[in-house]
Amino acid sequence: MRTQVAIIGSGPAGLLLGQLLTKAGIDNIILDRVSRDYILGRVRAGVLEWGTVGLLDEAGAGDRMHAEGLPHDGYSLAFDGRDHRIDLFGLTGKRVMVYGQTEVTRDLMDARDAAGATTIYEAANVTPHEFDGAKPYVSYEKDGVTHRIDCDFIAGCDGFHGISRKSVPEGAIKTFEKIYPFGWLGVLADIPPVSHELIYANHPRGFALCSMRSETRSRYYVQCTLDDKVEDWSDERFFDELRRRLPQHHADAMVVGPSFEKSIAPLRSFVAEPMRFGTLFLVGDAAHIVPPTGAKGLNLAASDVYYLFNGLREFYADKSRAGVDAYSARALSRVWKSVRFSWSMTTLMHRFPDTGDFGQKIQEAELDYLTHSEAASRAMAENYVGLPY
Ligand code: FAS
Ligand code: PHB
Repeated sequence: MRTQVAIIGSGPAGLLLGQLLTKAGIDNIILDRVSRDYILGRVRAGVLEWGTVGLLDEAGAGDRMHAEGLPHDGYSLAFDGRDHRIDLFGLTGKRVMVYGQTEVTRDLMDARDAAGATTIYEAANVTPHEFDGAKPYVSYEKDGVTHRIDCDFIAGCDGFHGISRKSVPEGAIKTFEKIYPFGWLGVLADIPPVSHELIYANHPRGFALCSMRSETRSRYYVQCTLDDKVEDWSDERFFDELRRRLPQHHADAMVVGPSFEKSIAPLRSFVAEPMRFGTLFLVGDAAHIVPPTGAKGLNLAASDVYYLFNGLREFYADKSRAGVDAYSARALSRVWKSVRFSWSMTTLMHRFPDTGDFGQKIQEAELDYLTHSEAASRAMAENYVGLPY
């Protein structure tokens, strides 16, 4: 088999890249080690930067998002028993779209099916080969047969635990990592959200986040310890803890109900440099991870795709290598600014082992300043809505 771009990974990064390439007439094949249903069973991000919205529109996968998604003009920061709205639209002229990653993935899969592009699910032992030479290829196993796909380029869209980054010679890559001493326990429940906008709460007991997937489906999180297990948290314990971390008027107004999804996600910051090795490009979580506090993970995957897609389009249309040669530096410049923002918001909003009473007062003072200074609020808002590509 032969294609122009072999894409490893059928998550948001791989699917969005594949759809943009297909619409530009650039042949591509996506391989994933799991099934389509397994991917659609994962619950992850919930907030899209408007740049991501634009790319989904360009990919022809934005209709349901505009019909069912929730444009948000602001969110609240809650601390010291009160809450303050960050007016995203008033401060930046931009908004975000609340629309679950699961739905983004479903829309991209449907668009790819409609375009007749090839995705090979449940492909075992997918391996990139000779990406430092002129004839790269990808091998994989399916139904007991080993297959080979010759290509011009390989896009490693296979996430943090994928094969692409691990295939790079150790001496050719540098990684940067910070592990946070806590996780997020998240639930999904078909109950109306406590507020029409998101609430990020700083509390001495720990961080909490009130988000949503629709006007009838809530997505809630509480900071938990790294020793916590999902089975340690009944719905009753979860909602009691969530309400204790919110200002009283929100706690009183909260509708509770049975969760149908409950999971714990660890938090880390991670960046691999560079993001390109010959004809192999690392894209999305394969190259970087951020704590979800700033809602950047999925959105960084989208901006990586933007840079790589335009570089590949230039290569095939104008025989110019400028875009693919610039990919890593351009992507990393935006990645690091988003990694900084995600780290900063995580540091401001969470209870660390060494926070103590003094640290809590410092966090509350910073939040008090941030929510009463237009300059500080604007700085937070322009990072949250997404820095320019
Ligand atoms: P993905 O991990 O989504 O996709 C990678 C794909 O590659 C997967 O389908 C996998 O099966 C496949 N793959 C892996 N190894 C392979 C191999 N060897 N061969 C073939 N295929 C392989 N971001 C937010 O903004 N907000 C959030 O609240 C949030 N919550 C998250 C919760 C969890 C538990 C996790 C893990 C991430 C969360 N994220 C969140 C980040 C998440 O949304 C990612 O940024 C997003 O999925 C990145 O998309 P991809 O880069 O496509 O990687
Ligand atoms: C979510 O809705 O899952 C969500 C929203 C905002 C975040 C993280 C997660 O910062």
